[in-house]
Amino acid sequence: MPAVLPVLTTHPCIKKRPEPIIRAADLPYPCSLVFNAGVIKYRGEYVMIFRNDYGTTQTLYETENVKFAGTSIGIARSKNGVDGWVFDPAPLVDSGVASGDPELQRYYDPRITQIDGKLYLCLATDTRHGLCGTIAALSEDLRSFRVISSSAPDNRNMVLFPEKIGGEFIRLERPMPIYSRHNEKFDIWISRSPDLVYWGRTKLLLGTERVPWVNDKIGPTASPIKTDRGWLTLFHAVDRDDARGKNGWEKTWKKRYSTGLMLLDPEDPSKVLAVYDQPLMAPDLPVETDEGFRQNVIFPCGMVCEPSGEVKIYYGASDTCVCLATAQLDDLLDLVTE
Ligand code: BMA
Repeated sequence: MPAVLPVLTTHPCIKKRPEPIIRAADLPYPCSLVFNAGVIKYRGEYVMIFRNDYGTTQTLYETENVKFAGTSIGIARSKNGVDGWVFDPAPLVDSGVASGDPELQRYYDPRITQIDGKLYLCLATDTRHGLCGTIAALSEDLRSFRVISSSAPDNRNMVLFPEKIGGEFIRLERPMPIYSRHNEKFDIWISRSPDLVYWGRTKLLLGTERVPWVNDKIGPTASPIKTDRGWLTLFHAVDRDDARGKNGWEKTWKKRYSTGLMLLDPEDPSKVLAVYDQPLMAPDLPVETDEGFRQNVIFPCGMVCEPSGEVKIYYGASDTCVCLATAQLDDLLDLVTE
């Protein structure tokens, strides 16, 4: 990593597995990059829903400018949430296959949440007229989904809380206001809904200025975890250095994605109780800093809290593979409580 970027380190309470848990070669269908995966425990298994960009290789991309042919969303299951992942034979949805909707270009960065026994997806969505966030119901057999609502652009980065609060569904979101927030100073907002269709009472939750190591944007990641001290919530945090050159397949990649931690009020999650003032996780494994499509990117979309108090954090590394980190819930809470 060029010296101009300040060194960011992962907090010692985080234990990263040194090797990815899923790589492109593991998939039973064409895959160039597999990353940004949501995970939940469902019916005795861990269900992972991941993003797959396909249709090129590093060599073709760099030498012949062959771009990705499409993005699909795929599903894998495991008994222990760590290894032995079994992949569905075909993706849940593939942008290379006509959807019948001429506006829709692709879905990506899936988050999966269970609320009152039902499964929901939040999907970043590229359309011909902007970037939207889609909320969809996933069928019990995990084979199909039904779109419930879609946001106005540009607002593609959403995650649902795993239960209603005060009788309402709650989502975190990250609109992208380019006229008023120059240089991608994009922030995290919170909205409520009676039915997942109509969203409102939107409030700023966390501005980038409250995250000391960030000079660019922040955004939601995995569904928050309910604890007796509040909603434990990760967010992605981006710093940018325009002096950076080639850091992956592209000619330049100037951003670094790390992970922050905050605690939200248990009854009113629009109140931030605390923000840990340093990164919880930073890109520092070789697979995160020296390899892959976009180096220095870690992007969690899944977090599972075990009865033992172990928290599993699933994250995309270098937009290339899926990695797993673990921490103890009490250690995480200590970072955001007195
Ligand atoms: C964001 C999203 C993520 C990606 C990240 C880094 O804007 O597109 O899917 O992981 O950039 O490239």
